[in-house]
Amino acid sequence: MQRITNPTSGTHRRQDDTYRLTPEEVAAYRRDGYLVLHDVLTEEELTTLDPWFDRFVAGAFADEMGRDFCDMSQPYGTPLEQFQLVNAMLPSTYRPELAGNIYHRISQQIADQLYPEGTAALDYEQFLAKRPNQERAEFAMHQDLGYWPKTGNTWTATFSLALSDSDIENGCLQVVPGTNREAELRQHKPKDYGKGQADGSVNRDDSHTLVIESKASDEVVYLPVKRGSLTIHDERIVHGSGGNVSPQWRKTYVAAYRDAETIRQERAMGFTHSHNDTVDWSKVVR
Ligand SMILES: O=C(O)CCC(=O)C(=O)O
Repeated sequence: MQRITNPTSGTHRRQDDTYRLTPEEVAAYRRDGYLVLHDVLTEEELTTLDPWFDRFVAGAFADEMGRDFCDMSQPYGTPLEQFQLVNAMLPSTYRPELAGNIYHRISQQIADQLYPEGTAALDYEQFLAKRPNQERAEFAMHQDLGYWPKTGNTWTATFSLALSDSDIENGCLQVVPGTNREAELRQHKPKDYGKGQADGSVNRDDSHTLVIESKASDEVVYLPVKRGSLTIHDERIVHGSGGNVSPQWRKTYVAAYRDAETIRQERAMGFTHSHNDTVDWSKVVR
């Protein structure tokens, strides 16, 4: 079992809303498809986000969110009291007061450093929370591109801000290094409760969650982080997370940056990353 850290990262890199990456980190992200950055947001900054996160996860806005408030480990329609892996999509869409928050500002300028050759823009965000003692609160292994329609430029940096300490016991992020360089995207199928078609095409009426077949050669590494730290992963790396066998919550704030033109193409297809989108997947080129 391997755990990845990046001991040279930390608060000393912060100045105002800037967190300065080293050239080695930028190169590592391109090569490895993921990066860990410790102590990016301060405790004072995190406490401005906590109340929003907790209200969303408690279902305070569920009535207006439809499928954007769901459980990523279970089918749509699961009652809130049975949720294991709580997912609130697009929080700033439902509460615009969140737009431009400190996490957005810092992650944007880190994304700019990772992508100097293009224009990185915030594509979507989500709050993810694993309830304590929920061993089935797994986020099935996948590649993010497997969820999305095909676009010309696929560049992506998906940030996960730890709002709680995250470790193997409460189901931290895990990645399979090297899969970001595989020539072909792996096939994704709806999780077993979905009605996958015989030809492998995707039916997302039952659930949003997709899953890939793991390969015997896949070697998972874990990315444990403390509250206030970040992981960043690209669109091709195989990743997911295990269940929560601890008495603690795992709380994560995801913010994904993509090329501005890619986002324009997605929106033209009616794709906003909302689970309420009515994209006709049979007509989307994948
Ligand atoms: O943090 C997790 O458990 C999984 C999140 C994920 O798969 C993603 O943000 O792409």
